[in-house]
Amino acid sequence: MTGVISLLPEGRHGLLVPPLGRSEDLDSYLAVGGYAPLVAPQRLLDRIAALGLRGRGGAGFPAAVKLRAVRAAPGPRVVVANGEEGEPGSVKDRWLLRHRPHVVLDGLRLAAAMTGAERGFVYLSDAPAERAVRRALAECAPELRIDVVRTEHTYVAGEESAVVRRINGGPALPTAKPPRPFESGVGGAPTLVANVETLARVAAMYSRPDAADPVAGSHLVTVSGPGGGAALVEVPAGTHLKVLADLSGHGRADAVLLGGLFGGLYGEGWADLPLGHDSLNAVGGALGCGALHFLGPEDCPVAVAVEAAAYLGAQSARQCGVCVSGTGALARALSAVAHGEAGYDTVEKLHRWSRQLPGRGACGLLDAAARIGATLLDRFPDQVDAHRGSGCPACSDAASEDGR
Ligand code: L3W
Repeated sequence: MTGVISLLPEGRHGLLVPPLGRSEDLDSYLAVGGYAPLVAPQRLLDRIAALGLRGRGGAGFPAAVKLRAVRAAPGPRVVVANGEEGEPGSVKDRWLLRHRPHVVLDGLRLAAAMTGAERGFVYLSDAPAERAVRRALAECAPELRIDVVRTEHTYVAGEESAVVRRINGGPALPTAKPPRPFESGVGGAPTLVANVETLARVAAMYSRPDAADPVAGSHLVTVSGPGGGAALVEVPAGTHLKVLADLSGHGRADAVLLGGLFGGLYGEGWADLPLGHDSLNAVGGALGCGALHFLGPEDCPVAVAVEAAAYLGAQSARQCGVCVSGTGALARALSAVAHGEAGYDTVEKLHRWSRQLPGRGACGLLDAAARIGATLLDRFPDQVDAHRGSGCPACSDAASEDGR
């Protein structure tokens, strides 16, 4: 990681990425109002609803709706801080766990109080994050029983049904829904699986009522580009992607991969896109977990799509037939485009599969692969055409990694 930058309005710095210079310990967290007793859980829940806080794991689902669903279900209940960020290019969750473990644990404690849960888990795969969380737990000795569960680092391990399955002692692989965790989760109990950034925002909203609005409305974004390395940036929703690119030294980018791999590719016009779930959904993309990867002039969007589809195919849990065959077919068709071997029929199939496949797997992995294909065809028709018959040098490199 190359840097952590806060771009929040004047006087609002230090919401989640304060210039601490060192990792948070109990004293520094108490000094900023952390772990304050929660006297009125319902009021906090109403404030979360009123401010429209949305989940930061990828789907952007309203946090208050999820909290209320768990609260409304019969007890005992469980809360889980989900820190297994499987999306390539995202580092925000492990950064929070490593450097601000108390704000996450505080958010978990508040979520337990709001839902009436008696048990909590922190679910993660990053070893330094695990050390930081265990140290923080030893320091704060919470009333809520909190266990740390370590998992492997894969694309699907952070998907909520995989989280539940792993905590229940199984493999970290998704299961069919329903039931969703809020209906039946850890040990069969109604379970809140919440992303660590979401929980950190709940805690920050509570400890800093003066800043609750910007806390709910800002995003931790991991920005990367052709030079490698990643920067973590905290910005208000609506910030134009150009601002994020400039900040991270990628202002001359030609295109961007949105949402880790979940939001597909975006070319001309990327600079004016406002950051946000609704704004990116509206253009056929997705914010996902908030990771942005900028493509420079040397990067070929076709090669990026081939690599992304091959990666997703390799990361498939191989439980759903439609995912195994769908990701494979998408990856092969994209590879044919890259090598100049795709006729109109292949491109036509890519179009069709990109429309037909979303929503047909147990989790979002197949959707991500389909969106890569769809956005390449829709947003880069000239580059796709230019590969006909010959491919390009970048694609030859990508394909050799792809085993061709
Ligand atoms: C209450 C209802 N809750 C749905 C809950 C549901 C889930 C959330 C979103 O994730 C993204 C994608 C992947 N009452 C509810 C309800 N919920 N109906 O809301 O649900 P959904 O179906 O919109 O999305 P999803 O399939 O759960 C899609 C990304 O999530 N992903 C997430 C990984 C997260 C981590 C992390 O937090 N560390 O790794 C993995 O697939 O990329 O963007 O909670 O139960 N009526």
